[in-house]
Amino acid sequence: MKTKRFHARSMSEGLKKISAEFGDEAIILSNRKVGSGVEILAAVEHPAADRMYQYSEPDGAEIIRATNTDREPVDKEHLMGLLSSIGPLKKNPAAQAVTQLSGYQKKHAEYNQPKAQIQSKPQVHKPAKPQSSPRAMTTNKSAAATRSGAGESREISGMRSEIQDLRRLLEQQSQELRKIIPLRHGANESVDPVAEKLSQFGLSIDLVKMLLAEVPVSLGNEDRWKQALAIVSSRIETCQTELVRKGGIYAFNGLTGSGKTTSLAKLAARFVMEQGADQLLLVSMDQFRIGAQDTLKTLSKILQCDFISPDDTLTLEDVLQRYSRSKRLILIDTCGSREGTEYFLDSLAAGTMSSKVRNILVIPSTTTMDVIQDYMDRFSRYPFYASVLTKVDESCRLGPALSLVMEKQLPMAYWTDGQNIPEDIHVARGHHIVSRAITSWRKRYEQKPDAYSRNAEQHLMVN
Ligand SMILES: Nc1nc2c(ncn2[C@@H]2O[C@H](COP(=O)(O)OP(=O)(O)OP(=O)(O)O)[C@@H](O)[C@H]2O)c(=O)[nH]1
Ligand SMILES: [Mg+2]
Repeated sequence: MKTKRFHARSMSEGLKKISAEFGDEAIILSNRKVGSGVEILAAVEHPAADRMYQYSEPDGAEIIRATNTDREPVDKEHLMGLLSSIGPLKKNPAAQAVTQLSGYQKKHAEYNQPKAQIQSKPQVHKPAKPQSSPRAMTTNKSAAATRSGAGESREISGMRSEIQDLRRLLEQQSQELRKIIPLRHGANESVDPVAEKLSQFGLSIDLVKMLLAEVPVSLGNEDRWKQALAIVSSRIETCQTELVRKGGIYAFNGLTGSGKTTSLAKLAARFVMEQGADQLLLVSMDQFRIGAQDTLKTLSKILQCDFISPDDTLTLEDVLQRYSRSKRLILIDTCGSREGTEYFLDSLAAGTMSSKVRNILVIPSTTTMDVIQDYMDRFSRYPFYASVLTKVDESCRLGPALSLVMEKQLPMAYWTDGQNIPEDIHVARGHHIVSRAITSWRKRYEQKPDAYSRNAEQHLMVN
């Protein structure tokens, strides 16, 4: 193992120096402020002696350029082998050592730590020692009641009236919901099975209401159900031309861990297999975490395409100005945190190329859609061009995600159902995603029909 102290003006400059000399395997042992700069102690098992690519401009933006002489003709099978070797994208463990530097970075480190580590010191709440015996407590209680009898009864009656108000409100809401959704129908007021099923599937109340209004009651339930799903399939907007074929500049936005980098990697690999590597540029806007760029760097080496990480010396605007004509596809990876998204959007706004960049929203189907809605509202100043629905393989109900894209009229470009690069990504087609959603939901529904039945009415009440 080799260790070395690196001095730099800033942490990011230091990390670049380490990366240039020690490569991606470097581990940060310690760091401290020295004068106006930083000193970082780094170690590496085997210094990267023979690199496949030269890091040009080591003191400026990191550019890995795959020259034409580096490139070999694309051999799909060989490429698939290399891609499968990178497997699910992993965070660089060194990131966690470094991310203790600032409050912001610390926040990231916590995000990336497994839960068990975050909660390494669970707070044990011991039951409070009784101050006195139960008998004494009763005595104390009644004494206290006597002392402040009038005050307490006022408090209790206040609470009682609040509870009654709440109950009235709930009853009112539930009556309104029953009016909206014909949950019960027929002489014996039985539950409308189609309404129930649609809500169990996770569609929003507005959507269920709209669907029920469109499917004639005269049809049998099975036909009403099928017709409702056909309407859902036809109302999911999808991109007419596949993005990879269309080309352009696409930035992947979304919550931390939503699958941005993995989806980008899948599309990059797809593009290289179809059109070769020289027309592709990968850009990482995730400057905040040391390990964040490693995946894209590794990917660019495997795919033999260019990679750039803009910074103060070469801004995003410079990169886009320079490469938007020569590259057919530019894929930009962003950092999922609020700060990371803002950094990216601010960098975009600072230049003149923002209208050329299409923002893709990566929606993990395993998350509650309130969170996604909140993210969309927060960054609404830049409209999203399309969405990628991820982790379909891990989700039991796609209804909420489908409701969101339909209600927001956000076209779906792709959906993903696994960690394999590039296989587990599919061009979005309404009927395809709905039938996949129904198949996986039905599997679980048939396994636990009771649980779903119990939840159905509740779902209608709370949504
Ligand atoms: N099962 C499954 N896992 C996925 C899918 N897409 C991504 N993942 C996994 O989800 C995890 C997070 O994916 P990333 O691509 O790193 O997510 P990200 O949005 O780039 O994360 P940050 O950069 O930290 O914000 C990784 O373990 C991926 O392998 C998918 O479709 N199915
Ligand atoms: Mg990422």
